Amino acid sequence: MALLPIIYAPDPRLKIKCRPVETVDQSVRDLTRDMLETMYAAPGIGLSAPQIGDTRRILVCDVTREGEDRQPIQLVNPEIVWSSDELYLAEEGCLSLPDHFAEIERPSEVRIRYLDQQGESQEMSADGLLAACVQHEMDHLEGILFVDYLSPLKRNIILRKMKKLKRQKEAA
Ligand code: GNR
Ligand code: NI
Repeated sequence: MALLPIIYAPDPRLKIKCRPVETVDQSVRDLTRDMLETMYAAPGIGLSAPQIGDTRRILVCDVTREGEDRQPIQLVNPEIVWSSDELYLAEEGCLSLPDHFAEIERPSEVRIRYLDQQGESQEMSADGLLAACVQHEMDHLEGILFVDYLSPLKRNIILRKMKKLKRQKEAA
């Protein structure tokens, strides 16, 4: 088990389009387990491979609240096969943009095809916060951050603050 360092924006590694996993082997299972551990420790409700410096199409999430039984979701090569016309507005945050939040509108319900940890093709439906989270993670696999949906003005304010934060961390 290992906690993996999370990459902060702006960083070219967060702008890469990730590549599909060819075989769900032990290295994929190990990475997925470490990603879940890192997500719970952060804490966050989702985490994608590029945020920890891996370029494979892998994401994890768990939107259960503290105190509830955990319901970890682990998706390899996820694809949206259907999305609702109805939209849902969620206040989104991102572990790669700590302390920044914005309301983002996305389809309220999605159906996703993915490979499970045995490499079997599966489908799942998600709505509400889980749907928002899975779509947020799938955006990461395309190199897209939630700030990319904001106006250039708002995006640049956030990214400038992030650059300043990173400079302070480097100096410390
Ligand atoms: O912890 C997170 N919270 C969150 C809230 C609303 C919509 C999406 C998310 S995902 C985020 C963790 C993260 O950065 N995943 O990439
Ligand atoms: Ni994120």
